[in-house]
Amino acid sequence: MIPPSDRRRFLTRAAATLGLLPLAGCDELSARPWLTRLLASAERLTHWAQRDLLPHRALAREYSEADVSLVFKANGSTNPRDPDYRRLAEGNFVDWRLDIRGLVETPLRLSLDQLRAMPSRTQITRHDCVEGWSCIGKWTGVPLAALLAQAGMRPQARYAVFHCADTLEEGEDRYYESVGLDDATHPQTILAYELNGAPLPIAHGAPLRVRIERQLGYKSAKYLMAIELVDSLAGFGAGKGGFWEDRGYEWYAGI
Ligand SMILES: Nc1nc2c(c(=O)[nH]1)N[C@H]1C(S)=C(S)[C@@H](COP(=O)(O)O)O[C@H]1N2
Ligand SMILES: [Mo]
Repeated sequence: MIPPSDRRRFLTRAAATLGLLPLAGCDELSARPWLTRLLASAERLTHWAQRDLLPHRALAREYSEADVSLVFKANGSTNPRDPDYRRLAEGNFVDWRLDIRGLVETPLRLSLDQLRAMPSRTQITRHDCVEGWSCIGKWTGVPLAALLAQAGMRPQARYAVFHCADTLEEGEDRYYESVGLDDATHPQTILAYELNGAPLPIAHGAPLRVRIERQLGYKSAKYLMAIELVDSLAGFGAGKGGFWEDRGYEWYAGI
């Protein structure tokens, strides 16, 4: 909700912009209820346009079943050697949990069964890797927005950091990624546990990977262990917001 003082300022500014009020005569507004109503509908229109039309909420293209790639290429880590991950995989991920923590009201700790029991979204999208290949796949998972709503985002939260189970290269940090809250709460941002109607294979990030559909493939972190809401990316890796970002890639990798 827009606080009344901000709303009043908005309406007054809108009235002045439209030439309906001299700037000095702000209180004129209360004397003209018809004007308040007119501007309030303009405000609703603006909010709708921002939410549904502007590029930051735009949907990535979705494809049909016939477009799905026969083989979806696997890239980066495809079979993590990390001992704690191996143990979870050997137990069929029964002991695996996803932590949602950081700047949230109520931290969550969810099993795969709990995630599978939640409302899901299925989408057929194209994955573009920075290395120059693309594949189309059908992903099913839980919208991250729903989980963040359940956890309750604190007002200071600005980014979602994805913590992964794999170490890409011997002796390196574990893979991690991050996005702004616009992408974290975007309707196509899902925590996927299925690819093409089958449980997510290890090569593609089992048991759970995020899909960030409007950015390049390296943002779609596999082998998720935790999602942390933060107000700064400074404390992770080299501070650039991701494993590859720390090695020179763009943080906002828009397609
Ligand atoms: N945890 C983790 N996530 C990752 C990677 C990785 O090595 N480790 N590689 C990234 C890159 S560069 C790409 S292109 C995609 C590959 O996903 P895929 O194996 O399902 O094709 O995962 C991304 N997410
Ligand atoms: Mo990639």
